[in-house]
Amino acid sequence: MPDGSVPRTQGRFITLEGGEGSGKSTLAKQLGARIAATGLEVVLTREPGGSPGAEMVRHVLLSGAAEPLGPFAETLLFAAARSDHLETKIRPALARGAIVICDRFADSTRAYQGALGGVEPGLVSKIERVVVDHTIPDLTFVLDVPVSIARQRLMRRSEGPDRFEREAPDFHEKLRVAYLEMAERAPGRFVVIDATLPPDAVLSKALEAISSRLGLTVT
Ligand code: Z5A
Repeated sequence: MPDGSVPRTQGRFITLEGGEGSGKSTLAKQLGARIAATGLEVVLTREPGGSPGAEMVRHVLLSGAAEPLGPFAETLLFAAARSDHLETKIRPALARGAIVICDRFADSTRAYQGALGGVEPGLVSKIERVVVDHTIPDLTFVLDVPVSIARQRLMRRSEGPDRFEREAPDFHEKLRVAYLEMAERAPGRFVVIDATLPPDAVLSKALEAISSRLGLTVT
């Protein structure tokens, strides 16, 4: 995706990225509630998943059932899920003028399958261009948090690790670097937030960026 988006809808497309336990879901919910309180339509969604078809693929991916097929096949499955999600949920919402907030999107494929998974980044970009096309996020937050802090947060959760959470700590350090590099390469689209701050401070930083980057003031 290029730096900055192509004007194509009345709505706004905001994505949240970062490692596990960085606080994406927490921020997505808070942002959704604050923006909806202004009277705008908000569509909160996530990847992999977000539409009935894509949620089925989510299960295949996160259970580890697709792991034996290798990272390239997993990339194609993430792309298939994304294509359905875009077609049935994201694009119709943007066309109605909604604010779409998506917990992970195509940058997760760049990071997990491309930078970390060994799928050639040029190939990841080609697939992304076909699937995402002009539906490029207007704003992407990277929630940046040291792996040790994210782990402590996740240890409080009761469910077991998914296929990606089972990776070694070194994987997650590299993931953090991959996201920071992506943000550095495309400063017009990305905003990095220090996610060690308390949730309300993270929310304030995100709202400030939504105001300055998208001209959407949420009081
Ligand atoms: N994946 C991929 O490989 N390729 C792709 O293209 C896509 C995804 C789209 C999806 O996992 C996995 O799929 C993901 C990448 C891969 N795997 N990993 N790892 P998921 O959807 O199940 O989970 P996740 O996206 O990694 O999110 P998460 O683990 O649920 O974490 P989070 O949403 O970032 O954090 P949270 O749930 O908001 O917060 C975690 C805890 O910290 C919780 O107790 C909060 O109350 C607490 N928290 C949150 N914010 C704060 C702050 N600011 N301070 C203190 N405590 C906080």
